[in-house]
Amino acid sequence: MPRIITVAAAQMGPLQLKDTRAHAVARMLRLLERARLRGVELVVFPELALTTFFPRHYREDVAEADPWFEAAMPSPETQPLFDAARKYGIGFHLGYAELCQVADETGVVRTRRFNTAILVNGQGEIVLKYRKVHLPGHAEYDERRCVQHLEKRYFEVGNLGFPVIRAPMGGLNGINMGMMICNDRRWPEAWRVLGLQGVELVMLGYNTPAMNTSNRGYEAVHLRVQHSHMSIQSGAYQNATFAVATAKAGVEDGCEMIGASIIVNPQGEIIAQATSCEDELITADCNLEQVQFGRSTVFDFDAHRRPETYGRITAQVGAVEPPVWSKQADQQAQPVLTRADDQDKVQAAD
Ligand code: CDV
Repeated sequence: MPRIITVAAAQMGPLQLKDTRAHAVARMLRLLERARLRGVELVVFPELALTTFFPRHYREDVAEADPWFEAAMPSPETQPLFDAARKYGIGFHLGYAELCQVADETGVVRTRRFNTAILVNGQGEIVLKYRKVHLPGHAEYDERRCVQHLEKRYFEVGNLGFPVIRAPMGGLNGINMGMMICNDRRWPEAWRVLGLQGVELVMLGYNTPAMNTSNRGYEAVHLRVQHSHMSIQSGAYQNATFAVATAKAGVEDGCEMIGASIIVNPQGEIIAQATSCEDELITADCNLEQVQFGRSTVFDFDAHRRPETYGRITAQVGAVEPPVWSKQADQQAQPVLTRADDQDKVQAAD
């Protein structure tokens, strides 16, 4: 029995420093309206969709960046998105900078800033929140860089893990939905944590410069797109899930960003792709039954995963150099079994 949901990636062209929330929301409302005309049930907007990608701008005092943050969601400026969701019965995913008063790990309630995404259903209710875990860039002004990337200055590491929720969406009674944000997509661990919760649809927004802005070497634009696509396609394939990945694209504050938003199926195939660097809606019908093939064969986790050998994944952050081979050390080590030895051993065991 097919379980089909029609989804869209609502790619956005650039938002300049001067652009207001009202400007951004008006463009998003137009994308929602186009989505409605095309029978879409769930729309995915980009990371930090309400403002320019402000981590490229240095502010001495972090609080000076607060006008780029949302202290309430919805707010009077973003309420029209929630109203449109309810009016059209369309869900949406929205990335924004979140300013909140919440307890930290020591229990102290204080002002905190996160790079956040929410999932809103067709009744205008927030059903899931995620705060970005993998924050790229740096915390202090870096004069070597051609463009600053100050996510580590303005945001704390997300404290919600990688949650997945099963909730009704569109015409379906329940879909397992999860989120990540931009740089998270490059980390297979993030995908696997979602995969281990049976995710069927991953939503993510991104702001990816078309050049490597750290000024430490050249990376061609086509490779920047390829690395983004490779990460999303392999994440979707290896966890047998659909993925909707939506860019903010074009030249924003003088910095060119890749577009190339995509929708990917559980085989890792791109089933829709944006072709502009502007506001653009791409759509796909996703039959969620297709997740069953991967997860009952190659990626049947119950049958094939070997967590007892994955300890390094959580025990270690950076790479640890391997031991250096030497003939002497090798002779003292466990003898490597030749094929004949193997057969002897098997026979002995029999
Ligand atoms: N917003 C991002 O997380 N951008 C990063 C860039 C800096 C590499 C990305 O992974 O696309």
